[in-house]
Amino acid sequence: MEEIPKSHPRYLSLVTREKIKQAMKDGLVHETGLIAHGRGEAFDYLIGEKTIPSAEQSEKVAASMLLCAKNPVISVNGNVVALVAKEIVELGGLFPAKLEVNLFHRTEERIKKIILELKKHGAKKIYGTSANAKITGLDSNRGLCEKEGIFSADVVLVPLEDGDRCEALKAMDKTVIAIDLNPLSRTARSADITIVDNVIRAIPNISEWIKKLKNENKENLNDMIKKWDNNKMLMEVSSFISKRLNSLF
Ligand code: PTJ
Repeated sequence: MEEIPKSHPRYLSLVTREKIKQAMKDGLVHETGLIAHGRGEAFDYLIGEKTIPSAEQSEKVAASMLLCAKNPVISVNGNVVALVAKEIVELGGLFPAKLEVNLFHRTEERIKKIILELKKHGAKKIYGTSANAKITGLDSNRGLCEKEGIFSADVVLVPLEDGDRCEALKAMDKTVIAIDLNPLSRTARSADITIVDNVIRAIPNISEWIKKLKNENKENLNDMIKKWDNNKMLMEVSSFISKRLNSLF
């Protein structure tokens, strides 16, 4: 990795770019993952590169949803493993949830490399290699999944998504929690809970909420979930961005 001086005003952003670049060279991230990252960066800029109040709320409700789930699965792709491999493994171990590698640009080689990377960070069982089931109505390779994993999950956490799968999972009656910096995306608008935050901040934040809410009465958690209005939250994000832009100049 290239050396980036800590004093650089955009240190974190540059280090993150380096991670994605290196992970692409190592065969974990698909080339188009770099483009996806750039789009994410642009939206992160608009929200001020920090967790905004609406995202904090989404993270709290997402944690409640995961704690109430019977068979929760965290879906992992190239960008996620490049940026938050350790944090995803930690999160999965907290409640616990299954981890499944599910790729849009699916190759056996990339799946193996991603699994190896997750194992380096302590993951034991990781789903995604056998592709013995299919997400109904999804023609892309992302439709390939495992019976014991995403196919039979009741709640699926999808950090960094490309839209088609979220709708297909919902059509299968699953609850979808999406992390997407773009509040306008199909994913953001069709998920049950959308977290408009960078995965780098969102995953550790969800873990923190899980720890805080772990002993909370399930009824209280369910109450919070029932009251959740995802559209209202997206409107708040949009209003946050417009206010922020209007106050900048
Ligand atoms: O590893 P694969 O083969 O499964 O491919 C993964 C990518 C990301 C290439 C694929 O899913 C894709 O093309 O995604 P899209 O359609 O570009 O959508 C990615 C979404 O994630 C965009 O809306 C971005 O704004 C958002 N995004 C990018 N980086 C981050 C992010 N959201 C949260 N945190 C990020 N770091």
